[in-house]
Amino acid sequence: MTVRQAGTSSADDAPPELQERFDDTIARDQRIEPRDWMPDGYRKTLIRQVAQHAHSEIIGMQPEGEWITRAPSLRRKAILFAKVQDEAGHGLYLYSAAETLGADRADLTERLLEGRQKYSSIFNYPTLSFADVGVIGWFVDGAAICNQVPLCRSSYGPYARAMVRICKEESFHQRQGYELLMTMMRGTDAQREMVQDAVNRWWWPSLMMFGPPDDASPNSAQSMAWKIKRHSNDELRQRFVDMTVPQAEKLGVTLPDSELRWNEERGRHDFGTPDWAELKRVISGDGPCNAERMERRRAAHEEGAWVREAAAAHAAKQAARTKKGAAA
Ligand code: FAQ
Repeated sequence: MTVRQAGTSSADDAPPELQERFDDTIARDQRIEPRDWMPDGYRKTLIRQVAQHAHSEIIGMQPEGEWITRAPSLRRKAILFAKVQDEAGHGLYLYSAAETLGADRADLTERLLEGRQKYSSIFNYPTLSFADVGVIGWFVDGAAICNQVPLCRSSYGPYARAMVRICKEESFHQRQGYELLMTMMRGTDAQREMVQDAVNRWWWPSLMMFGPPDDASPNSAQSMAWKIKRHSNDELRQRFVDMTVPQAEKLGVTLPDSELRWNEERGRHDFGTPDWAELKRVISGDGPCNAERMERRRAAHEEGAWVREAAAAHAAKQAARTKKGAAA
């Protein structure tokens, strides 16, 4: 992977004034831009996180995408189509942000397909009913908002700017999910049961989206010192719980956690411990749908080869024409 650029050197061989300027930019809460010098580790961490995020958006199209042909009305189909398309767009902004760091998109895709780069654990769970579409909007987009709004202040300019638009779209996604569930809750007993069942299945995996607990998160301390991450995994998980509990009450569903209660002293909710062994299993490829998601991604990549070839041939023709025009 092309990660070393003109503006990079390892901390050991960097001229001290470059390191000082970088540290000062971070300390003053200003942005690092692609042309700026940055330490190797900063660049590598960003490529890792941004690529994982991009892959998540693209793989994340699959669980809901499965329901496009089975949406119960034209309106729901149009909404779902638009949401899944937005996710493709988010993936593309993020791959572009990774390219500003010197990464190559084709190489990142290859790394995903070979299992050398990760994507979010949450997309390895099945969508068993249409209520899952609503719960993904409510929980998964809700969790994505908690996690990503602070990333709009991330220290790397192109990533932070991509996040601004992504977050605007994610908040529509969350609201459409909640509105879908509200509609189902006003429906029949069977529909209310579908919603509760989906809530039961997605609650714990949604808490796991925030990553391992702080004391088992190897990247957090350095990423927070560099202001790539603004809050720890546990802090964001807590914010998500505090935000979601009143929404669940209003909706009329029960969150499947017997330890969930308001803690007057902390002014926050106490809640149970996610099954961290399950998170590890899912991240390492052994979740309920990992194999299926990767197989579908691989097939889409292979079936799209002719489009990439045609686009490259067209770009080459355009470039040759421009060159000829300039020479004439
Ligand atoms: N799944 O040291 P930490 C979305 C990995 S987009 C898989 O805590 P870090 C939109 C982690 O990479 C959802 N892997 O790591 C949507 C690291 O791996 P490595 C994606 C996970 O980076 C909605 C190792 O474990 N969002 O939902 C997970 O400081 C609806 C140790 O962890 C983002 O990517 C996990 N859940 O913190 C689309 C947001 N958690 O490479 C469709 C940006 C951890 O060291 C439908 N990313 N790992 O071996 C972040 O904020 C951070 O990267 C974290 C992880 C918080 C995910």
